[in-house]
Amino acid sequence: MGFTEKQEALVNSSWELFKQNPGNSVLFYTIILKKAPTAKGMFSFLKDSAGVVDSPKLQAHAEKVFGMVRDSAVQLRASGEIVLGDATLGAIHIQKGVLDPHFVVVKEALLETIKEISGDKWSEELSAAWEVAYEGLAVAIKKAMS
Ligand code: HEM
Ligand code: ISQ
Repeated sequence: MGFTEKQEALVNSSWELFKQNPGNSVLFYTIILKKAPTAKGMFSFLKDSAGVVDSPKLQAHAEKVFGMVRDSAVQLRASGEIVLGDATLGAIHIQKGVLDPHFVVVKEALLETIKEISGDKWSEELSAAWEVAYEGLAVAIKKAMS
């Protein structure tokens, strides 16, 4: 079965929730760095700070990633495929030294962040919808990296 309207709505609802609180971006990075401490040095806006320090850049990056997964859900629902809007994404990630296992770390961190911020609105169905949208996007970026 393709990506459903219900799944798109589920993804949309927690994207709205994510944007409401700047602390959610900090949480997202904190989970990533707990899983992959060495990833800290990859991010220009984190490498020189002690721990995860909030900044407009950190907010913008986290929202961008979350927003792109949400956008992938919209694309999956509309056309069943994901087209990368930004052709430079492959090159950026190669240049930063991003490897396949990092994509798993970011996925798990994304899903944990969603669980944390959703409270009693969380469900397996919600989590699965995000996972499908993320996986599709990750495949598209990895293709652009190869
Ligand atoms: C840069 C999105 C996966 C590390 C970027 C940029 C985008 C992006 C849009 C361009 C700059 C910006 O943030 O505005 C994504 C998406 C991903 C993904 C949608 C997964 C579906 C990863 C993974 C890693 C990673 C797995 C490794 C942990 C980076 C780094 C930069 C970057 C280090 C450069 C940030 C800087 O300016 O210092 N990513 N990314 N990304 N990405 Fe990703
Ligand atoms: C991946 N690429 C760019 C920015 C990011 C911010 C938070 C989590 C993952 C990211």
